[in-house]
Amino acid sequence: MPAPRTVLLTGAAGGLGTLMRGLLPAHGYTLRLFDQRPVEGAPDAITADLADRAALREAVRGVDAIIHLAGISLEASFERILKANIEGTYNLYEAAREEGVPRVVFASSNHAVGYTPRPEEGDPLIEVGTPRRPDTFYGLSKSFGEDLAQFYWDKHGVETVSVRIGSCFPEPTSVRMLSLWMSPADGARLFHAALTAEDVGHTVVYGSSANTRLWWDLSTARALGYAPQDDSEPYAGKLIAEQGELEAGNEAHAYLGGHFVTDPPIWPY
Ligand code: NAI
Ligand code: 15L
Repeated sequence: MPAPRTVLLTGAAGGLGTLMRGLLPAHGYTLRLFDQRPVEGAPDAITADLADRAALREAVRGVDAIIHLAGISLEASFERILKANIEGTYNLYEAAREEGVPRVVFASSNHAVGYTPRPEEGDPLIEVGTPRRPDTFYGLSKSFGEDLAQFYWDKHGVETVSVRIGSCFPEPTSVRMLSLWMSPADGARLFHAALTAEDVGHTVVYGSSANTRLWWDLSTARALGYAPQDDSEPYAGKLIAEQGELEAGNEAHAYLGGHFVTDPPIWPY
């Protein structure tokens, strides 16, 4: 596959989309932007819903690849998740198939495996082959998205890298995030690797920085050429002083998905 240059970024108005709009052009990409909300400072962005199949088809026409971030990014009712994340991601893949887009990078989530017990010190890291154990309807939709990606590769030859993102924010803000944090710069490095690696078929990777307190195995991401440069450890002292260490016996601290297991944040829109 020739190196992709023009990339459709769905979810461009969101938190991660905004960070990637700033960082991906330096990796050589021209971005076409898509979101149901207007994208600040980008009058050419396509404002449309993932339910609008005609708009999606036009949006993907002629791009070399798609980074699919759009969707409900927290917990919501099954009906809302079904429309935005399950049907919406299906619509996106149909548009990619119809227009011959060869590669998708799918924003999966740690919440697809959120009920996996977090490793204690000395336990092996969580591998990508661990059984999926969604912690929410939101996590369930990411699990579906990974299956959809596998199906579109096997059936239609559309390649995908599914990135089970940990927590991609400018800084980690909780003790749990010390294990899951992906710095924005590492996020852009990982998306770049996912866009350019050869012959990915459908590959699942974990998305985080090279954190000292890492819970999961980054080897499938590294095999794509990803070389993370950051580590959350400089934030550890302050966060642990403020919040304390994760506690054994506290259900909200027991699983990879953290508080999504006990009290998930609800999509506010
Ligand atoms: P966000 O909520 O800030 O952004 C999501 C964007 O998708 C919003 O701008 C929203 O308007 C758009 N959107 C929602 N439904 C849509 C629809 N039906 N049609 C068109 N646009 C729609 O979320 P964030 O943090 O930027 O995350 C981006 C993606 O990465 C999401 O898919 C999320 O599930 C995933 N992810 C993010 C993580 C993170 O740490 N930021 C961690 C794991 C996964
Ligand atoms: C996610 O999947 C969410 O989209 C993001 O907002 C964070 O909450 C992240 O997981 C996390 O687990 O920290």
